[in-house]
Amino acid sequence: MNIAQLSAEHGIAGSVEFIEGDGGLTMIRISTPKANALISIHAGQVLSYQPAGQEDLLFLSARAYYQDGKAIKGGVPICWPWFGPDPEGRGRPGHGFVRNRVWNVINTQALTNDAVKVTLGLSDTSETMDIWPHAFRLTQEIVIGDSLNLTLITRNTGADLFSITQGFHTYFNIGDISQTSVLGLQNCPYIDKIDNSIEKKQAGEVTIAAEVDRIYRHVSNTLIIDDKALDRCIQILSQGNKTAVVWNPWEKISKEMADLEDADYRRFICVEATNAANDVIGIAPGEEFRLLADYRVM
Ligand code: TA6
Repeated sequence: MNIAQLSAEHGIAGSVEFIEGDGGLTMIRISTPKANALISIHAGQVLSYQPAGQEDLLFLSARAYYQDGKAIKGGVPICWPWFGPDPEGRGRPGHGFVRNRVWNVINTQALTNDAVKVTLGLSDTSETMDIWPHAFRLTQEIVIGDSLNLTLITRNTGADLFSITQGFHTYFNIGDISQTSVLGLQNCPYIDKIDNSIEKKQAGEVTIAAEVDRIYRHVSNTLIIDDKALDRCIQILSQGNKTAVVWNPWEKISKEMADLEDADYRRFICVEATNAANDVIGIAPGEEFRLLADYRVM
């Protein structure tokens, strides 16, 4: 559907507008008294969530690609049906294939509490079957209001059980990485991906002064990003996940990544509600699984 058709079918005067965004990609601009947001239909990715009177909660790279076949660097990329590198080592894209596809707009709705809900979806096609041979319906419910509330629902519409890993690969906008810590992971075991995937145990809060790429296991449902430079705490609530990833590329990798500015590593931290590593989700035919994340400034 083009922008005029989407607007006619799903636009809501004053709160849901379909626009041509960067790279000519169709995007949804949400305006509510509580917060504004920008969602790309390509990748089904929230790019901006800005509560009234606050800086954006999400980091979006000024050098992000907005083109077919490329992931948009920033916001909330959806990793599905695998998190990380191709689990079968067959050269399929890292973090799955849905962040490179155009999602369908299923519904938009003004909720009673001044919030707006956008529902996006994707189902199997012959193209997805070639990449991942399973029938599925993937739905993402995005509620923009006091918080940014995301639900990713995977339904198995085929005849055989399938397994997934997945995640909200969320890039949080922070004032300064050296004044930022992540609370709530104390005592959690983690897989240190930059130290031969050795398992370690978190002592105290997570602070970052070098490249960090960790899969935390047995995580609690509440994490907090304490951002002293912006003088705010972001609360992350999640459900459906036993793992969480913390990633910051630090200086060298930030420079090497063409879709990041050299100093961007100072301006974001990824804290990701995931089903990763051995947190693998099996879904029987006709069944569904929900992964939830909720982000708000405390
Ligand atoms: O989630 C952490 C991570 O898997 C890192 O290992 C790093 O490779 C990063 O994601 C890549 O993210 P990107 O959005 O550039 O694909």
